[in-house]
Amino acid sequence: MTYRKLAGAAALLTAATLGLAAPTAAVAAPAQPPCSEASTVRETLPNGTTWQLCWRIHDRAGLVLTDVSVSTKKHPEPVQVLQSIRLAQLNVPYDTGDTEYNDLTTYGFGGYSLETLTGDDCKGGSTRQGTDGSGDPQQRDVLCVSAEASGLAYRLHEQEWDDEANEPKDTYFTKEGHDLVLRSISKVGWYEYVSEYRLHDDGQISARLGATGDLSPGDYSVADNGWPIGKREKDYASMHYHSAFWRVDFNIDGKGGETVEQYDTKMDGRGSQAAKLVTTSKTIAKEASLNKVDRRWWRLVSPTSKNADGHKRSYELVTGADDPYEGHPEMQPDVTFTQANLCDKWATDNVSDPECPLDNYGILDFAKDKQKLTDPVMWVRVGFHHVPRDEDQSPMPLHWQGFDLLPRDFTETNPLAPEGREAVNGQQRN
Ligand SMILES: [Cu+2]
Repeated sequence: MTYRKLAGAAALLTAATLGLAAPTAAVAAPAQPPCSEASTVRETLPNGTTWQLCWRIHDRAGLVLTDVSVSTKKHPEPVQVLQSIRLAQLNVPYDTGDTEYNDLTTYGFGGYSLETLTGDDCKGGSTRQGTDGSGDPQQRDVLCVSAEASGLAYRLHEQEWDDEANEPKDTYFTKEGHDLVLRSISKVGWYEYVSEYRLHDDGQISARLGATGDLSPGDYSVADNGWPIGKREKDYASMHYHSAFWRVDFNIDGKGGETVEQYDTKMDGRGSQAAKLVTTSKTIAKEASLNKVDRRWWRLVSPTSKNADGHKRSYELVTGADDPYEGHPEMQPDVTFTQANLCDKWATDNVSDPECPLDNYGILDFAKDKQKLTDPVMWVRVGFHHVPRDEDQSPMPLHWQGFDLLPRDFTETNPLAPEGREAVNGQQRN
């Protein structure tokens, strides 16, 4: 899927308006938008990067983003990154072994669970109306769209000798970055979950799940697997897991068919001064469930779309904090790549569709026939072992879990490069 050039038609969010005013809706739509204007988010961040996407609320998955494209000041033609991204399960087993929930497949993040945004839920942003995905036509404020400052984007102190003045000349390149943030909130039992996607102005995409609300009043135990949150040695709130899965379907430059590559870096003896390391890569050609080791990473590479340097465009999976859960075999892999299949909807507990095979419980079943990956879907698992604290009452401060998708060779240089650095590409030879 390609879009017509936006030609600067999207509303520009200036830094001055960020904290106060809501983002203004874009004025012009592409000739054939992939979704209605109400389902489109198209915003230009202060550094000139424009993200465009479609959003909807799915009864079970909650917030779903599709047709996600990015353009920058330097490259105003939008280039697609994702076909879709959404949650694919949230498994919450308590350490007592007596309680376990699959929050998406049992309750769902849409429908009745979907909260109407209010109060400070979308402070500094603008709410979007939508339905809850259950078939109820009622429109309510369910999505928050905001542009948020992300801190220092880059900094460079350039020193040159000024021949005329016969003295050193200092130039400072320093820039604040911004994220376009999309957020919805779902209340499942006592917990309230925030589905958040942060689209950075440098092309990075961050997916994360936040948990707040209240600790479950029914889940208390003993010191072995709880934490005393009442006065003295009383009221041991049960420890538990939040294991979240996301389903990510890339469609780089609208061409699809990405290749999955795994990179590993190992010690390789000594160089003249220090330890030598060697990096190797291999193509993950068939469906596979994979695990992290130190310095291992994966990327999805377009076979045909290249940047101006002639390098194939790709996005890299960047994983962060994660508590693996040994209680289920399907929680073992950090990432699973499967061939796209309409019956593969949920990372676990994928059994609700009568038109699909019965022995297709989750990612391990999806991957077990080791199909060739010509249209890969990436399932990312991120776990959080929650040891309750006194401070979790009440309300519980938001705790987050998630991962990043980092552009790798999507553009030939930093898409935010300032004037004066735009020509730097390759080894600088002075
Ligand atoms: Cu928790």
